[in-house]
Amino acid sequence: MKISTFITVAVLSAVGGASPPPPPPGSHSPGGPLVVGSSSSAKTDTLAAQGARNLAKYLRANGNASATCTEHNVVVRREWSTFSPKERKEYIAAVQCLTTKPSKTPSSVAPGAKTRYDDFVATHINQTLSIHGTGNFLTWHRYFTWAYEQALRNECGYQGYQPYYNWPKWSDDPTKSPVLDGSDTSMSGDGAPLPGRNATCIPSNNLCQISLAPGNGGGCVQSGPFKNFTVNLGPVAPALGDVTPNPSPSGLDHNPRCLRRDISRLAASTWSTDDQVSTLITNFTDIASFSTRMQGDFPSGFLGVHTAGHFTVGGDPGGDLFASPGDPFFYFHHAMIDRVYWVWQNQDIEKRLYAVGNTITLNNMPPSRNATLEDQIDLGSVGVPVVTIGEASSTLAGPFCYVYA
Ligand SMILES: *[C@@H]1O[C@H](CO)[C@@H](O)[C@H](O)[C@H]1NC(C)=O
Ligand SMILES: *[C@@H]1O[C@H](CO)[C@@H](O)[C@H](O)[C@H]1NC(C)=O
Ligand SMILES: *[C@@H]1O[C@H](CO)[C@@H](O)[C@H](O)[C@H]1NC(C)=O
Ligand SMILES: *[C@@H]1O[C@H](CO)[C@@H](O)[C@H](O)[C@H]1NC(C)=O
Ligand SMILES: *[C@@H]1O[C@H](CO)[C@@H](O)[C@H](O)[C@H]1NC(C)=O
Ligand SMILES: *[C@@H]1O[C@H](CO)[C@@H](O)[C@H](O)[C@H]1NC(C)=O
Ligand SMILES: [Cu+2]
Repeated sequence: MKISTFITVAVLSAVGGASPPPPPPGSHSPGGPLVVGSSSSAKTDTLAAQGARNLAKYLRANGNASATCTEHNVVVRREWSTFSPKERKEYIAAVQCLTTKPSKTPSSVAPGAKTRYDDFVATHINQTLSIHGTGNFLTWHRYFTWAYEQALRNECGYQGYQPYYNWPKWSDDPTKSPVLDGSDTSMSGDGAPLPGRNATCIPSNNLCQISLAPGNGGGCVQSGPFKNFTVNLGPVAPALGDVTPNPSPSGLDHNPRCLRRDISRLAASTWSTDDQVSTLITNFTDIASFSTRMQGDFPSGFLGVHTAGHFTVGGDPGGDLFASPGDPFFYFHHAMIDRVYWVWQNQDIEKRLYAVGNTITLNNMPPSRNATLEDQIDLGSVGVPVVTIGEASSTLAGPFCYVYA
């Protein structure tokens, strides 16, 4: 079997690529009234299936994307709802295991990084201003999510692969998703109700371009496997008004506290619907505008799927641009970001596989040079080799060998 055949069989059968998309569900315009019960990922998943067909065709014409990624070792990342209870428990156990392994970050560099889990959070906090609104946003987070998956496998005995959370499938009510339903096989659910809170301002309280009304949570996560989860690092830019400040402005000192969430139906159902996601994939044909649109246009009131996914859990540290990997939901969200990037690349592989756009500073402030395929991605104490943007551009080359179903 060739890798192209593998993709045709494994991916297209899983996403139902053979069947036509179902009729559009009752949808609503952004900012319009909520229409409960209309969640669908049909258009997004149809684009994923079309992309997988294009990818199989591309590989038939061009051979394997790399000498080392073949039909024998290519793996499929799947949505959490397709994981069996046993697979879910294995993933959860591996995440909990990472929080029991000692950190590899020197305490002189990040005194608050106590565990292997924290190494990822510390690296993200440290580099936040040069990995968002920049030309490396998509590839940096692709490599980061992959490194986390590898740590779960190589350091904690996990045999599966990183699951993703398909935003539009649950956009009407994220608490209905098996990722966030609070059950024993979930990533825990909402925080305890904490009434009387202010709206969250995005990007910050000093610059309230988008005001997001509070949801039903706000307190510590109440049930499920991460009920007792300890957040060690941050905050740096907290979304909640009452988070104990970190002893250091860097957010890298030790600040142990509970995991808090404020699941936002509003963010999810306004900004991460099937219409929002499929339009993002089809309407933006160069990587700079695709990546920029994905990360929102706050001055014009557009949150974008990236920020919407973060505020789907919100809270602390989920709503903090810097410390957000401190909530294990981060990796479900960023696997979906990566899937959408993959689907977008697959719509026009020749032009998009090695496309790079935008500069090396957040929204080009201050103005800086364009990013290039030779720019390096260095994940510090996460402990993986330095790669270039070019090496992280294909999910079937460089360190990677995976596809999405
Ligand atoms: C693709 O992978 C197969 C192994 O499945 C290998 O035999 C073949 O040489 C590879 N092709 C290229 C171009 O690397
Ligand atoms: C932050 O990045 C700098 C420059 O790459 C590095 O020297 C430092 O060790 C990093 N700190 C953390 C916490 O990763
Ligand atoms: C949380 O910690 C308490 C006290 O250590 C323990 O009894 C309980 O089982 C823990 N809950 C979970 C979900 O791990
Ligand atoms: C809400 O905002 C007001 C005005 O900025 C502030 O005084 C108050 O402390 C805030 N309340 C909470 C719960 O954060
Ligand atoms: C599609 O892209 C065009 C050109 O960039 C833009 O003007 C339009 O607003 C976009 N439409 C949507 C729905 O995003
Ligand atoms: C940077 O990229 C922009 C947009 O693609 C392009 O117009 C500009 O010429 C580039 N600048 C340099 C110095 O290459
Ligand atoms: Cu990030």
